[in-house]
Amino acid sequence: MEGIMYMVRCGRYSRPHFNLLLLIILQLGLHTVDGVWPLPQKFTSSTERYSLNSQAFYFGYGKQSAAKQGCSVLDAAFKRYFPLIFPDYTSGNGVLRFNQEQAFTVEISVDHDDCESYPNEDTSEKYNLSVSAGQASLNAETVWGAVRGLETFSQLVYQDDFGSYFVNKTEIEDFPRFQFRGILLDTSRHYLPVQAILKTLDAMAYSKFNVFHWHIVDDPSFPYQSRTFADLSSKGAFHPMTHIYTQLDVKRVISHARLWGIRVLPEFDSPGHTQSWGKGQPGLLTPCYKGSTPSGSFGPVNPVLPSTYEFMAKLFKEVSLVFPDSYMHLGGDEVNFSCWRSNPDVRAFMQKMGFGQDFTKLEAFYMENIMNITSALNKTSIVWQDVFDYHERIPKDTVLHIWKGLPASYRDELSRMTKAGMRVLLAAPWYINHISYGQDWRNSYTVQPQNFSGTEEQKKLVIGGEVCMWGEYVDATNLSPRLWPRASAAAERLWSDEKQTFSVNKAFPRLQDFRCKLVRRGIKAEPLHIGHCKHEYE
Ligand code: CP6
Repeated sequence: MEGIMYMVRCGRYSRPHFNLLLLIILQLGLHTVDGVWPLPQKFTSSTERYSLNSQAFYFGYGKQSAAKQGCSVLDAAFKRYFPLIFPDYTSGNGVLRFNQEQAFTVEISVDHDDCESYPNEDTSEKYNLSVSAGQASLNAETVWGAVRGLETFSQLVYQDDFGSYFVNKTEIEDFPRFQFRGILLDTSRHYLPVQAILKTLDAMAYSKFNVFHWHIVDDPSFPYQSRTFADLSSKGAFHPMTHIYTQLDVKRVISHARLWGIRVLPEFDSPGHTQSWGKGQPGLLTPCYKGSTPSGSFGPVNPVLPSTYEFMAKLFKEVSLVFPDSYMHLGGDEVNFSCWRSNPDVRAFMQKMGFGQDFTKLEAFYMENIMNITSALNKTSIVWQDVFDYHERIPKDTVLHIWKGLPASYRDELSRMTKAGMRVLLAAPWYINHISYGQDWRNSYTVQPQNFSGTEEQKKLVIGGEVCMWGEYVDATNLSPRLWPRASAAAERLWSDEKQTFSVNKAFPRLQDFRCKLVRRGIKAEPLHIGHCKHEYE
């Protein structure tokens, strides 16, 4: 109401009643829970609104909260969310300046003091948020749930045309539909500077993504600086000094991700996609033959040598210590058999093992050994679907990652894998590196991950989905606009209730609004279609 009074007194508008109506309509628009992306599970909001003031706003821990002041995750979250809630605000940090009565408090209570832990597959991200006069209370089982709730609160706050801040009376009960909501970044086809990764993690948290799948090495380059095998990056990276991730870089990524409640899932893909490994680890890759002599080129990891498994065990031992997540991604995709076939030692080994001419058996043999290494390290394996396609008997706790659209559709693959009792993760419909003219986010949005033929039990085995940013045509110059806001469409599919988010057309204005929020937060998110944002050039 203050805003309207101001307008009338200034007499800038000749038709105050019309404008008043317009103002009310605009403010009803996306200033309620509709303005939250991804859409919360259960909510009610009202047109009753409260004015917020950055000078009289603070976060506090509830008396019953297990996490108290000094909790690293929440203290850091308060610092981050203050300027996100008050984007015009330039100094100060939420310290109380006004008297208590005028202040608005966001009181956070969590059941578990898990401030120093890492988020994991069982982490509850559930939260309840209640916004009323002078106060919001945010309750969660874990600090990670509280972080999700803070994101929601920050999206509920809006500014009127005069820059004043408001939040509507709101009740929210929210939790994710799927436990695993990931983004894959490929840092081998192009190196991504650590800053670009950190910024991506920030934007992931805005869409409530919770897994960063780090496809850290591949054929073109090996940027991970191993402490056990330094030559892998000194010889295999694009540049041995500037295009590597040091142990410190990796620590920074993991700790930044942790503060946002994001897990870091490392992938060291083998036996294929390993050309860059060969440069720093002679003898690891299979020498290809032309007739009876080595051709000078190399194929996949050599599966017949004991030294291969000794090396992999040492490397994975290191990786298991560097990355705290209980999952490791082992790859296992797209193995080209022609080099193995050309090599007489490999053929002799096939003979000895009774594999005949079936090289899928050799790949299965290799992956079995690698999966044994990871289980000995107490890690759960994730593998690309090829491993299951070749070899249905793999450890029951392994997660299968569906990446192929064809020849079998991912629906058939979901049926087949869950029928075998395996947990699955869906990536095939969300290749965000693929671009086309128009609103392709609509396809991502309409994916139905549990719409396949199978029992309810089978449907529960779908643990979530992943947006993949394969790096052939992507580096730090175009990463952000290619990811955002298109990845956010998948984020809502993976977080929100399917029935409430059925309509793509209803999602459209909400996603446009959310994209403007991303831009205002400094994320270079591309436009969905014709239009404008209130704040475009920050
Ligand atoms: N790199 C690696 C890739 C792909 C895979 N693995 C890939 C190829 C084609 C499509 C999607 C992904 N670029 N290492 C397969 C998982 Cl369409």
